[in-house]
Amino acid sequence: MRQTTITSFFNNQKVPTKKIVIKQNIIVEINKVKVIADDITKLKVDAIVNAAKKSLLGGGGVDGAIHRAAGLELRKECRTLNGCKTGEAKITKSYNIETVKAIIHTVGPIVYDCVTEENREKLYDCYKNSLITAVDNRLRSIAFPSISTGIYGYPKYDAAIIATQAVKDFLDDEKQSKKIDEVIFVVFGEEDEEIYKELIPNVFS
Ligand code: AR6
Repeated sequence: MRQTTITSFFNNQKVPTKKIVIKQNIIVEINKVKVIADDITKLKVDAIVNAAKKSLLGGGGVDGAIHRAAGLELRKECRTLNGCKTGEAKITKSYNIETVKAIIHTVGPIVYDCVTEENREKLYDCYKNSLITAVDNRLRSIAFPSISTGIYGYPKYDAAIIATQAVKDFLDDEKQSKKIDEVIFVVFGEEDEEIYKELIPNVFS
């Protein structure tokens, strides 16, 4: 929890007027990795990742929340990007989301009947390519939603295993790891909260 004191100036005197408390619902924290239960658009972090669709023109779920919070300028920039393939990542400004420097848009795989090897590879690539994009743009902290686990139907536990493995592999690479200070898994709902609470200590301790 961070505390910020806003001050105003009256007769040249610095008078504390209001205290803002920024609450971060940290569920687990191990070294550079955190699990936070929150709306991703409310975080203070260099980059947030959007679970987008191939057109990058907005949709429901976390994509809808990010586009609503960022405003119409985001959609305008997205139109210039020529879409995004599954597993790849593209970057935009963050517009009205002022606590964030950039938005990294990635497209997760759609799971139809059951998870295929290709689904696993593409989901892994979403995390890996988003982290590479962050590093390439000197963004040192990054927050991920649980990509593909909503509308795209990826089972939550299976997806969390891939997500945590992809981040671990990245952080295990010393050259890349020194360019990242913080990776946040954003959980939006009790099921993911329980899954990540169990997985993170196993994967990152
Ligand atoms: N903050 C953090 N996580 C969230 C938020 C939020 N504000 N809102 C939802 N989630 P989904 P997908 C979680 O469906 O499965 C869109 O229409 C949610 O609980 O957003 O990759 C796109 O345009 C779930 O755990 O993304 C695509 O067409 C996770 O975010 C399609 O949906 C991902 O759920 C992408 O589907």
